[in-house]
Amino acid sequence: MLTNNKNVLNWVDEMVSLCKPDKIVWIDGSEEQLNALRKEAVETKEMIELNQEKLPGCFLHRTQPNDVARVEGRTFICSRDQENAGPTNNWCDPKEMYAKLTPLFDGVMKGRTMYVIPYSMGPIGSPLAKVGVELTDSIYVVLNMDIMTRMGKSAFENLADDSNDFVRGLHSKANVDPDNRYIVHFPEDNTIWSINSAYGGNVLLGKKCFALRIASYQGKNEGWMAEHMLILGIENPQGEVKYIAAAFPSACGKTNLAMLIPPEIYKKEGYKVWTVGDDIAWIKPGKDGRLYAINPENGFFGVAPGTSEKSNFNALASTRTNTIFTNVAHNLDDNTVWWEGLDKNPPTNAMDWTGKPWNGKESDIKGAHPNSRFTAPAKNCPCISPKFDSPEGVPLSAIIFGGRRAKTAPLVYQSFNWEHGVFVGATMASETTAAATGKVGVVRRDPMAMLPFCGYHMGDYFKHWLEMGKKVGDKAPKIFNVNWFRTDADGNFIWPGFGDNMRVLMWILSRCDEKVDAVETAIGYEPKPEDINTEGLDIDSNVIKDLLSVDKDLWKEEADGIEEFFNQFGDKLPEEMKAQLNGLKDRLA
Ligand code: GTP
Ligand code: SPV
Ligand code: MN
Repeated sequence: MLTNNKNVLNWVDEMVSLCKPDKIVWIDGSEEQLNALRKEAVETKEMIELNQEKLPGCFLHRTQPNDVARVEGRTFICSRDQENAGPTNNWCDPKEMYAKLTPLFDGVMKGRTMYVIPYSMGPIGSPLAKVGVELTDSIYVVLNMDIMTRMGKSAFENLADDSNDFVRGLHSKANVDPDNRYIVHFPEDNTIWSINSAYGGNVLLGKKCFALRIASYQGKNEGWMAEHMLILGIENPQGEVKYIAAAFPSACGKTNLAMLIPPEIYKKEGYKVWTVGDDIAWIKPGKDGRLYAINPENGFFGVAPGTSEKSNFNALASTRTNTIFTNVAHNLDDNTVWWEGLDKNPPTNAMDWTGKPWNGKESDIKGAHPNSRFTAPAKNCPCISPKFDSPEGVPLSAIIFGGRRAKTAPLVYQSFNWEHGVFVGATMASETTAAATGKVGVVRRDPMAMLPFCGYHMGDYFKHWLEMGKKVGDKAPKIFNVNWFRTDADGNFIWPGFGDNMRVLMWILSRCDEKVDAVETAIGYEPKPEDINTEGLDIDSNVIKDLLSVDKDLWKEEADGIEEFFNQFGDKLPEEMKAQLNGLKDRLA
């Protein structure tokens, strides 16, 4: 036992009598203990040890083919009052849900070991950090939590012996039965129950379940924000660093933007980019009245396909040691890993992500699953920010929203003010990706990239954003929208993206410093085409003009879509959002 906290001990006892494991192991976080678990996982074939010369400390894991992504349809917010879950979440009465899940958990760990994982979201000792305890029957979960969080005995340092402020996470892979898979949140009980999955966001309960769904609810009550955002710093040649947070939906470019390598024109001047986080930000006003952000995580659970030396050098570099790969292809020639987009040489003697022999030649059979991932320690990242462990976090100059839109949304625009910025975030839309089960490529509204992650009523969430803006007043970060994904008539991306996105970030920072003018349009302020630096890019100024164009007819359709989307929130939709929609319609008329 690693703590004297009675609330923890009583709850663990209670869950032990429910799940009836043969054995209970408290995870202290020591290398000795973790090594024993790695060894056991290799012996039971839960993980494959990769080439320890080329990839020291790295392992491969495969999940069931029916268990490869978050399952939004089976994810629930069980607030006592249905109204508090809102129209965008699945809801069930908590009593009913406990009654339904209790028999599923009853005896589920017979013949298995229960691991008790204490962890901290946020640097230990940070006033913004919070403690969680996850109980699980999966070694894969323990080893991933070790990378993704500050895990082990030290996590309890942040929890007083009489405190009840920890998140209770119960997970069992059970028999990975998709028909009885449930990812359930009880925000009023600080509790998460997850059963019948063994994949990522469904089971690493510190991540989406705690750090977004439960934390967004806590943040609303405690005056802070939990957001699906990357955090990066841009250092200018004088050594000053400005920080930006950006919310894009799953598989829409957060990890890539967070680790971007500046184009030559900026590099030679001495600009640098620092990664603070790639997926989640906890944001709170600091002593000076500005908004400060921490990354509550300690690693990256990143999308593997498309990650290459060219597209995201820093992410790839992060995966060369102590990394767990999930559902990628296994190169049998040298016992390494491969995925689509890594390079142009798929292995010819390999296993695909399902474990079937694969020769890399049939292009219609993929080696890696489109949502295959790497779990890599943040400290591996060559551009990890010196402020990564900073307890107070970093001050935000700008907040960016964005999504995948083939048409409609221009490359970049700035909101008129905070309130309009909240409207821009609230009305974001994006094409769906493989990060969640379901159809890919369908446009859906995804407010602040939080549609699958907001732990309470989305209308109240908009209200909370408005209130946070009022709290920080003129010290609020400026709010922008970007779209890297506009396509031409043949469906090709027009904007080069990746490192070249820095060119857009530079305009954004110039706006924050009031160093550059803008053009006022119906949807917000846009750059003059010549203010996007295209030096060194093979791109015509007409193309930039085109990327910035606002098609009024498309935007009128957009406004109708927004109205329809807003209608579901009824009385909970803040008046300010209605006024913003009317303002947009007037400007388009
Ligand atoms: P989650 O981890 O699911 O939250 O995803 P994410 O938002 O971190 O997305 P990520 O950076 O992993 O990118 C997802 C996919 O988008 C990858 O296949 C990338 O190659 C692609 N992508 C990222 N940035 C760009 C860009 O600027 N342009 C284009 N065309 N594709 C991009
Ligand atoms: C996402 O889907 O936004 C992810 C991956 O970051 S998961 O942890 O599975 O949610
Ligand atoms: Mn994500």
